[in-house]
Amino acid sequence: MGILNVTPDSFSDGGRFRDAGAAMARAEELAREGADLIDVGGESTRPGAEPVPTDEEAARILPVIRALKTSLPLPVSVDTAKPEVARAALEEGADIVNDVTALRDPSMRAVVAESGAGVVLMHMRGTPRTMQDNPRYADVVEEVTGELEQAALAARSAGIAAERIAVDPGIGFGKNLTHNLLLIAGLERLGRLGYPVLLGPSRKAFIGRILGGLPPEERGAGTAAACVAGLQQGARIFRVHDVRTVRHAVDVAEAIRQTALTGY
Ligand code: HH2
Repeated sequence: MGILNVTPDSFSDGGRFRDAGAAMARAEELAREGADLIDVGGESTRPGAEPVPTDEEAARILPVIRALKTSLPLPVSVDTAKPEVARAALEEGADIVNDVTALRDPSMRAVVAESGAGVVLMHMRGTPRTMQDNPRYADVVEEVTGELEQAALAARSAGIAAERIAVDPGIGFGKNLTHNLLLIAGLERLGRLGYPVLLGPSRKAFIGRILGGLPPEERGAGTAAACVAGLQQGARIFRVHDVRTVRHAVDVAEAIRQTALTGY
C-alpha cells in the first residue's frame, strides 16, 4: 500500500503532493515501484495534529481519487475518519476506507456497510492531538488485539462482512517505542482474529529513535526491517512511503518463508 498524502503538514512528505497533477505523478511512481494499492489521505494524523474541516479534507482528496480511478488500474483506499469524506470518496470510486479510528463513529460504519467497500480498522487510543501523552498498557498486544476484536464485531453487527475487514495495530498511535516493538513482535496474536493484518511503520519516529535520530527521509531501510519482522509474524499489507525498498525486502523475505514451507 503506497502512501499518497495530499496534505500540507504530514510528518515526512507534507506539502509535496498538494495539487492533483503532482499527486497523480506520485501515484504513478508508487505503482511503478510495485504498489498494489494507493492510500490517499487529506488529513495529517501525526502526533499533535489539528483536525481539518470536512470541506477542506474533501477538496484535497476528491480530485485526486477521481484522477486515480480514471487512469490507474489499482485499488484506492481513502484514509479518513469522517463519514462525509468517506462517502464522497466511495462515490468517486474508492475501494477501501482506511479509518485510523476503527469506525468509532457509527455513521462511518453505516457508510462502509451500505457501500460494500473494504475497511481497515486501525487501533488508536485517544486522538492524534493527545495520543502520545504517556500511553500506558498492562499488556499492549492483548489490549490492542482485544480492542480491535471489539471494533470488528461492531463493524460486523453494522452489516460489514468479515471478508471485507483488515486490522492494523496502529504503530505510533498512542504507543511508545517499547509498545511499537512489542506489537510488531506480537502480530501473530492479532492475526489469530482471522482478519488480514496491515502494518504501517513507515518512517515513523520509533525508527528514527532506534537509528540515532535519523530524519524521516532516511528511514527507508529501517521501515523495510520493520515490515520484514511483521511479515514473519503474519502481516500481509504494508502501508509505506518507500515502496521500492520495502517491496524488495518483503519479496525476498517472502521467498525464503515460502521455500521453507514447501521445501525443494
Ligand atoms: N499511519 C498514518 C496514517 N494512516 N493508516 C493505517 N491504516 N495505519 C497506519 O499506521 C497509519 C495510517 C500516519 O502516517 P502518514 O500518513 O505518513 O503521516 P501523516 O498522518 O502525518 O499524514
